[in-house]
Amino acid sequence: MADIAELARIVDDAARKANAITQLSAKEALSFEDSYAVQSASIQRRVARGEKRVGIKMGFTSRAKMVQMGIDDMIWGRLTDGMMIEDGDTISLADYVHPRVEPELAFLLKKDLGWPVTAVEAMAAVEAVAPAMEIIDSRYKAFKFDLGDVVADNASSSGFVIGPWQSIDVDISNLGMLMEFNGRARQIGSSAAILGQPIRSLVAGARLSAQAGEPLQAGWIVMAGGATAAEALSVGDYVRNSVQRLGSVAFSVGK
Ligand code: 0L1
Ligand code: MG
Repeated sequence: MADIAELARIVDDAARKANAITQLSAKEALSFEDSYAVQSASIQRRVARGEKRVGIKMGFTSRAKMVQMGIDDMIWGRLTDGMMIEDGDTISLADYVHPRVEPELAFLLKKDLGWPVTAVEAMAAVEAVAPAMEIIDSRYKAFKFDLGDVVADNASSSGFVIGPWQSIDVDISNLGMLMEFNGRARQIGSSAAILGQPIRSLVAGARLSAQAGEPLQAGWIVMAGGATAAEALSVGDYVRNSVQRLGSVAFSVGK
């Protein structure tokens, strides 16, 4: 039987010390339930060190990524304030194993959001929406993992940066998104790539967190999922994600 506390210590230490580790599945594949239990226990270790839960991230929000992993649902991870990067800040590459960045949208909730919920009800719980980016940094060697590995490793979530919050009267179903590195376009996409409509990601987030006994709370952030492929980060990068009608968000990468 999987030793949940020990596996949580391994992934948490790897994240904290920016160490690449061998896939947990190399010893024994984790069940879906056990992998989420490891994730939960690793986040509890962060909370015990003083970090505060601030929301969730949604992963595998494109059909292509689900098919690639052989699953038919999204995965999710937990966000803490320790993962938050201020818009315009410089991160240190040394704090990560092999980070990649993906352009996203973020929701800020003004009401608790349980399950079941309709898309209309979910939107009514949203205070604001913002351009955002997620830094994913699988702690596994060579960024290789199976489904249990990646869930245990908090769905690769490592950092997130959020731009100016905007009122939700903008139609977010098909907004152009441009992620630039040092002023050059690196990824171009649309918010429609997030499950066809990012609100679906919010609804799925409400379902998955309620099923885990941690329903979404007022004040929490929901990272909706990547709109394009992720890009590797290097020292000297200035990365900006501009979202049509919502504005832009940026950060730099230092040593
Ligand atoms: O946020 C995501 O969709 C990525 C989930 C984890 C898989 C990966 O690290 O690529
Ligand atoms: Mg993401």
